[in-house]
Amino acid sequence: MQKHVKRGLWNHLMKDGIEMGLASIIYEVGVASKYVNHAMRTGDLGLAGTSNLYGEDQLALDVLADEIIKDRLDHTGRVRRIISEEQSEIIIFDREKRSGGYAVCYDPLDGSSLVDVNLSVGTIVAIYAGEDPLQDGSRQVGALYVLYGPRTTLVYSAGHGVHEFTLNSLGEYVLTRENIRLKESGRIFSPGGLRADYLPEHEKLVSHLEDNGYKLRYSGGFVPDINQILLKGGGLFMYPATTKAASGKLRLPFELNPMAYLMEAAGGAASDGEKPILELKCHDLDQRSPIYIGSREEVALAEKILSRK
Ligand code: AHM
Ligand code: MG
Repeated sequence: MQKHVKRGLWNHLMKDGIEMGLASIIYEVGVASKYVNHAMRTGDLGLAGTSNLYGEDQLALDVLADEIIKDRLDHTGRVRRIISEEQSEIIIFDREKRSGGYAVCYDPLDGSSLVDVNLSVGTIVAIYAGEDPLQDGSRQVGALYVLYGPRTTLVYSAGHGVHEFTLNSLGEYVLTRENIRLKESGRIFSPGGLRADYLPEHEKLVSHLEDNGYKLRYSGGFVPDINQILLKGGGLFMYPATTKAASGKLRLPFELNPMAYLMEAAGGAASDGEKPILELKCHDLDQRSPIYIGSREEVALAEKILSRK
């Protein structure tokens, strides 16, 4: 007889032996994402002066997403401090005074400027042991993202492979891809930034990719662009240093570290052009870095071309 029970997120976390506190953080972000997803699908786009399902006053979607995720993280009882791309300071959950526990960095709705034109956006989360959310990326104990696209998917790793879950019509995340792995190289590239602002060495890299038949695949949303490279099994996403922004645009604690963790866990790589993203010292909420992330060969190629300054 055909089995109709698919593996859910909690079941998978438990089967992989993920520590209960860490598992509940990942699971609760999944719960939060269902509310964020609902707000997005029901046209709750933060139009001024209207009320919404969740509160008295209408909030912009990114602010609403931030509130929902913050509350669910607090609800786990295992999170001591958080930082969010929507907040300017570290938030301390003082209910949690005992030692242990976790610190969480998250971008509640990355690419939120794409919501009004109905392009895909995402939530990105990095998890650290202890109370300090500003740790180096190599110290992450787990990371995940949720992609709000035609389907809503959640991709996580907690040190035992990278796995994708899809939200079904019953509101459950069910396993759709287990142990996602990148190939050594891919055929697509996603170049962030304005070409007119490229530095010469980055321009050489992009021209090299074009001359060698790489296909341009760029949506303008970090989560869908990374998801494409991960699930297609290779390629290169770049957000470079530019003539206008020496450290690029994307933020280390909220965007780059969690994606670098996931990409490395799937057998890929992530570099600032010289060294691994996960080895960068993280000291500031607003810290940014250029990034070259994807399959190993293309990341190595980027480092090679960029080193010929
Ligand atoms: P945000 O955090 O303000 O939403 O900006 C992040 C987004 C990423 O999703 C995307 O990779 C990048 O900004 C796109 O920037 P650009 O418009 O310069 O290509
Ligand atoms: Mg962002």
